[in-house]
Amino acid sequence: MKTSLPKDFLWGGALAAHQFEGGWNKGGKGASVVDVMTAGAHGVAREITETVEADKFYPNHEAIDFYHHYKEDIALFSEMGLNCLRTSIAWTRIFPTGIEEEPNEAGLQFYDDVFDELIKHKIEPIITLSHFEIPLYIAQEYGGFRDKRVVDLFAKFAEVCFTRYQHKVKYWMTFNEINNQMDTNTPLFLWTNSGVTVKPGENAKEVMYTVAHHELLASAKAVAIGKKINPDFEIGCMVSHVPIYPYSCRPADIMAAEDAMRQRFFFADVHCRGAYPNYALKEFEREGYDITITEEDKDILQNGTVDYIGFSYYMSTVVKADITQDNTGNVVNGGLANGVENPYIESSDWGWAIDPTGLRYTMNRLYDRYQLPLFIVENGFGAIDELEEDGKIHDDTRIDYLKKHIDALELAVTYDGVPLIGYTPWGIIDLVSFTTGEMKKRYGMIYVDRDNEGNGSMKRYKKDSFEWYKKVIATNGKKR
Ligand code: BGP
Repeated sequence: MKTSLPKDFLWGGALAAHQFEGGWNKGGKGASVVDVMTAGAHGVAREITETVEADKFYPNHEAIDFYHHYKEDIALFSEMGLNCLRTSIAWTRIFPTGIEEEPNEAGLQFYDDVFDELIKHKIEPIITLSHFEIPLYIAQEYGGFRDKRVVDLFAKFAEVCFTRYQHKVKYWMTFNEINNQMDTNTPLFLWTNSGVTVKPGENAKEVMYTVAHHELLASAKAVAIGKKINPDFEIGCMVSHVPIYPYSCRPADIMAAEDAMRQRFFFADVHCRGAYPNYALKEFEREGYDITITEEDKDILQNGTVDYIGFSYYMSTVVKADITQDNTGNVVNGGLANGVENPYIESSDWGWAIDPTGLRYTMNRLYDRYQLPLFIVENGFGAIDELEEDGKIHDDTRIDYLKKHIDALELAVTYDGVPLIGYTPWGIIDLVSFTTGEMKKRYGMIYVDRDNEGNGSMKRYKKDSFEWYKKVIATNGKKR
């Protein structure tokens, strides 16, 4: 018999500082790696510049200017009925270059103001410490997370945030979509996750594993520090989960999909188990990767395992054995949207396969593997929305997408018995797209009048999905 979602289920929305705050150099904030990334488009990569160049457009700089609109926006979130909001703390608001002795008080105060406003509206802040917002200084002077000293710079940033907000924030995540960078064919990910560029002649995969080791240490240290500050904290990891289906029942396809899935699981394996998985250690040995893992490192990993798994789910993909790997061993057709076409599934305008069942499948695989509570901290439908003359936006396709994904998550909870903390659909208010840098690719239930070139009134409008989601939350998911 169907039972409903838990009474204390968290219904929210998800955002990331650099994609919606704006105010990129306000209140003493320093530049982060995303602040030097220009706008791209579908199929046109964003350019990484070394510094901010006057003749270029950087969409994140103003974004949707939440920095100055936060009271208005939070009032709208409250009207929608959200009981939580996931966002990130921009590292460079707190430590403008990442290496200062003392944190920047104006940056700390900004988040105090935002969290107080949320709490006033009974909206619980859910915080990611690093959502692609590494200080540019660390990327340029230290080579990002290549340098082991950055582990302690991150741990210090985490400690400052945990201490300051210990009475306002309970749920934390360390690194957003930390496993994206496993796809070394897309240089953007190593830059945004870790502040790293691969030099000519280097083996990208080896660089990635070195960086990964440092980030996993940084995460584990942060978890241990956070638990000392407040044992009631719930500190999770955050992984992007794109299930990879075998192209056919041919055993070679099954094994290819399994190999590709392990690449996706690698980061969560270490986060959740506190040790390196067998297949990764074998890969280091086989490929001759020089990854230094000391006994002290092993202890740190073991003592900093996560409490829950935060994950994003947008799509699934398919792997076929013969074309699975390129000459560096990377999964070519297992990348975000580059899989073999799945004839049973439709895709969005950006080629992201729409697969609600894949969410239920993902929840079961993650829970079977780790037995930790799950939190869906991103899911959503990127589309071009039209503002009609009457000020309305009819986003039925988005409603349909979200409804089917809520159907799937409910089944995973009520039929399969997977514990789920909450659901925060991505980009609850329109914001800058991460991969393309566009405003055109919108996810929100609130429309923001702003275009790809940065023009527009910044006025906010409710989309049809606003009223729909309000009803979903008010009935704890029963009416949808
Ligand atoms: C995830 C990121 C987000 C976000 C989302 C949608 O990878 O964590 O920051 O933007 O994907 O992607 P996009 O904005 O490229 O459509």
